[in-house]
Amino acid sequence: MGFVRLTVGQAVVRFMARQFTERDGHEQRFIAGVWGIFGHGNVAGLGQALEEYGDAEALPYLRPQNEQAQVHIAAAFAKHRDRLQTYACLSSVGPGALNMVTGAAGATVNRIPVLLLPSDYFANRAPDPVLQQIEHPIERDASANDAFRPVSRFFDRISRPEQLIASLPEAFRVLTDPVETGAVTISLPEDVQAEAFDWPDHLFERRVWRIRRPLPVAADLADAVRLITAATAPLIVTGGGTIYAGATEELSAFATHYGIPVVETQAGKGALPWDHPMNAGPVGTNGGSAANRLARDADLVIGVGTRMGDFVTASKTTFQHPDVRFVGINVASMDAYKLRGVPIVADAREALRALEVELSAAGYGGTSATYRERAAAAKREWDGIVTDLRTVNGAPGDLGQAEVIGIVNDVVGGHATVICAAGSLPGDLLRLWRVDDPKAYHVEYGFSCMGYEIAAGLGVRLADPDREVVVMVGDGSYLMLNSEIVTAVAEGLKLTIVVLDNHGFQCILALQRSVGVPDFGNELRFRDGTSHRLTGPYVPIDFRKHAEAMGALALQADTPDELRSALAQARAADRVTVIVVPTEPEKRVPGFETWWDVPVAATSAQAGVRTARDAYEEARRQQRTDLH
Ligand SMILES: Cc1ncc(C[n+]2csc(CCOP(=O)(O)OP(=O)(O)O)c2C)c(N)n1
Ligand SMILES: [Mg+2]
Repeated sequence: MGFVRLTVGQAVVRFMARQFTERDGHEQRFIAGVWGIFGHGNVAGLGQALEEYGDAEALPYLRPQNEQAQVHIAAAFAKHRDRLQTYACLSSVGPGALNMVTGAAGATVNRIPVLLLPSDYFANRAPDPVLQQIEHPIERDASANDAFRPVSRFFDRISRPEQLIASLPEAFRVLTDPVETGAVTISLPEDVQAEAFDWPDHLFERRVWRIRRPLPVAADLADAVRLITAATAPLIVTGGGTIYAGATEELSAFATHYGIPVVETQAGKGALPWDHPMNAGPVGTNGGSAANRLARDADLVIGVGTRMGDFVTASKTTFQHPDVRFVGINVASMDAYKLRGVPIVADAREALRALEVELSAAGYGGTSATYRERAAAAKREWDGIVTDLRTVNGAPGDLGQAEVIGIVNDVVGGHATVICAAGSLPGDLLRLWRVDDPKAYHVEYGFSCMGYEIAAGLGVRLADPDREVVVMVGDGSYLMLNSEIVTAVAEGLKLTIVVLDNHGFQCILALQRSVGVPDFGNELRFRDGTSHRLTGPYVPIDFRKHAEAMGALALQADTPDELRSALAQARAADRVTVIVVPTEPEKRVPGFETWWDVPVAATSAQAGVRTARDAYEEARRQQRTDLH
């Protein structure tokens, strides 16, 4: 065995560059590049290493404007690439590192691999307290980076160089395992990063991490077959796992063959095209009438690659059949067992194939003609509701969010990728955006992190340079994190960002009303009640000028025709385009036979709160607290 002398930073760079993933015989580099912002914590360590070895190892360096955003970029890239590839993200110590914590949590919640390399304070402690160090009074070894522990799937702090020899392979095992994946954090003290060590050669050998497709166990399949063949009203809930596993054709074949309607989650939308005969649309709190009615009465629910989050279960009110049972097809047993599920712990594609074989062997002919007709009729009705909601109604300068969604979707089509994360848009997009392709819908709704949207647009564009990318973002999210527009300009990344300006946090305002609270604190108004010539009580923000100042092509669209023409200009443009669309806040899309558990104050002098509390207690009676 030979040895090679490198610093810790150089060893990390060389190692990262030589890791590959393989699934179904296709190989790709796992770490496509490195995003990072430098400071005193990493200029000498990882910074020096990237400068000296980055090009030689074909590991490009990219610079964001904000460390949180770079994690979103990496996560969006990895999601679009079905978790087979991601970026590494590095930061300096203290604030730079902590800026990544929110992004880390988002990746972990959504089960998306991102490698985080925050710098840490001196391991030798000689200069303590170093600039940006939190001097904990009694815990000497506590650092800001301990904040990564609860939001990472793997965490290590390298206080001696040789610890890397065990830590790096373990970090990559976790990153490339679809069950364990999420944010993986290796905290690198600034002095240790620059230290040299004689590394064993084999640490830098090209290594291929196989992304396995675990097969279902026969006894689990048999249990599921018993439930499915006995069910009269079965339903499939498809989540993100179906798309990551590339199981969309199997899902389509399975649902069609057995006449089982499919309902969608945020991460699962796109698994079937919107007009697939078995696609009954979105389910749960942001769901549609067809899916929610079918779900209410289903006696068997087959979850495929879903976490069964509260927006799917409508806080445990979606499924009302008294004897409803669940089959959980999931590579992660935690999810497979949810809601008292009969688990099929396996890759979604393999599980669907195997279940199809077993059901046919059992002579299962699928659901009744009556049930199929009921599902088809519900779908027809829902599709009509969606068409109506998307259709422009009212004065041309009075655009509602639903109409904007319809216009943008009509212009860019069902193959462009639409991106969103927070506000009222995710619910409206789930119900109204029509998708033709599994990669055309990218809404981060596990963490629903304001600020994900524009950053994610860059990530998707990098993952799929030939695809049109449309970011739909509320004015609130835009104001929270828009600076990656500068990065899009610098990197020459072309995307279209549609800013829907309704003067503030309108979804929270609606939520506030629903808990009986008079509107307060959500709209962007002058404190002293000043009225502006153009915007009345609202603080006027010229989003168009703001975007233009960062180098984007910036357009304003007040009417349907202006919006269509702006989208055409964006398509023809050679750079990132921002289209600002003022929208009417009170043109809201209603809920469809569903609920969301948001607590209401149990006592108040305000009558509105007391009324809301009564309604809340009534609604909670529907909650299936027996299902866990
Ligand atoms: C980082 C973060 N902070 C707070 C929230 C809670 N939150 C969800 S949506 C929202 C308002 C979003 O406003 P905007 O983007 O304008 O969308 P709108 O509600 O107007 O559709 C807030 C504050 C969040 N999801 N993420
Ligand atoms: Mg808003």
